[in-house]
Amino acid sequence: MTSVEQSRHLATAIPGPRSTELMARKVATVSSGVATTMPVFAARAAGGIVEDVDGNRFIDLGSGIAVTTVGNSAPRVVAAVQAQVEAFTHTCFMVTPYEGYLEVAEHLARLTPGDFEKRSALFNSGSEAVENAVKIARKHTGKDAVVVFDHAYHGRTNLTMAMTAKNMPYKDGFGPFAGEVYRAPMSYPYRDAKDMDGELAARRAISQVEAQVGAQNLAAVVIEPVQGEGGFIVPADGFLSALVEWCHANDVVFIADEVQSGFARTGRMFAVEHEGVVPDLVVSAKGIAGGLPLAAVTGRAEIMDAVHPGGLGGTYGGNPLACAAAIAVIETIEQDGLVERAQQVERVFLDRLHRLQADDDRVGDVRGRGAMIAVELVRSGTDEPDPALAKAVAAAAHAQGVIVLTCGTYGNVLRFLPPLSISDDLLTEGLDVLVAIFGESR
Ligand code: PLZ
Repeated sequence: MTSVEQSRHLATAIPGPRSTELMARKVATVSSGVATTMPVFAARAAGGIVEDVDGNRFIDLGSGIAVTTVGNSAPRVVAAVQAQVEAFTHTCFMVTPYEGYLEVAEHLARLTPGDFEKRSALFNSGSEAVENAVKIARKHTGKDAVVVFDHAYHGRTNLTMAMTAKNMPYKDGFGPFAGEVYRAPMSYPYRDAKDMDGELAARRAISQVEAQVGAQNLAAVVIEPVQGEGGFIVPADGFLSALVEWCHANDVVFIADEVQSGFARTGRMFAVEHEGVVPDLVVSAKGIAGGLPLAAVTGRAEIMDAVHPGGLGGTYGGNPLACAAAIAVIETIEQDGLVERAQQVERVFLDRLHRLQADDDRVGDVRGRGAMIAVELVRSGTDEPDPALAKAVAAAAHAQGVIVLTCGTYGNVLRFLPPLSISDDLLTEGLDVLVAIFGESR
């Protein structure tokens, strides 16, 4: 099925000669503002492997930042996109609409939480969809303010930079930022006081919002149900549900940014389902279309339809190739049982990483859900973040043929986001490499 051999293989030193050559061309042609995690250039990828231009094969624990959930060049996606590219590549949905867009919206209405009438609008990137969710909430409520959380990541456009918490590298020197964005304290079980449960953390956030913003000015609360770039922070039980309840009592739209956590990634189709939370609007992107650029806002019909005709759109939003890919992704998730597969991946990771934590007190926290798992690294015997260790472990893994990413406000989190098409053998081998690196670095 997959054309790329499913084994880790080092053909050259990392990076090899061909990648080194390409990297020199990158420096000469691409803005230095666009940095790369890996020093190698991709040639092919499938299953759980990325092969580079020198023939090195890497175990993929990153999925291109949580995008290729069904695997790279997944067979159904390839076939659907090939058929669509031959039929037509673009008409612009706002000019001559097509059925694929409707099919994606119908699937989204069925798959997102909530037993009510829904509508969707499609866009190109997570950032663009988050911006549009805020536009829709403002139009619906007639209010301006937006509340986001500590450690949040929502994108790199002007409004979403304002919504993103971390300065470096996302915001530094790029202001002035959009106004009427307010930040509330997040529930962060590893770093909160031990008696801070979900409800208390929600009360802390809500009382700050009431004092500093006022519900009468607030259009939307936007939150990642499991924070991504901020460090794979899973809020304490009860935090999200208390926030939704408060939003509904105060005519505030509750928006779940499921760009990273959605589409089977956490062992549910959407991460809010772990808590039985039903958002008013859900933002999807990344895993929805197997690597083709597609994003969506889906939610209550009365909110989505509050916008005047022509108020939402864009040249490429819901591009036919991306819609064809999304339909194939959804079929793959459902027919191949990938939600359950994410739950198995969680067990493999947590078992191994908890054992690592028991042996190594620099592993301060092991957390996450499904195939969205992380370890937060600290200086021995403290809870002081150790970003240098995270960076060193990631670099050593890259040199040994394993793609891992870091994240976190303090840069001290190693995160694991494998494609769900990866085999248990490759997962275990990737974990073996990492555990050995921890051992050698002690
Ligand atoms: N919301 C929760 O995770 C994108 C960003 C990588 P775009 N995360 C990866 C980087 O350094 O740019 C993301 C996300 C959440 C929104 C976004 C933004 O999605 O498709 O990158 O615009």
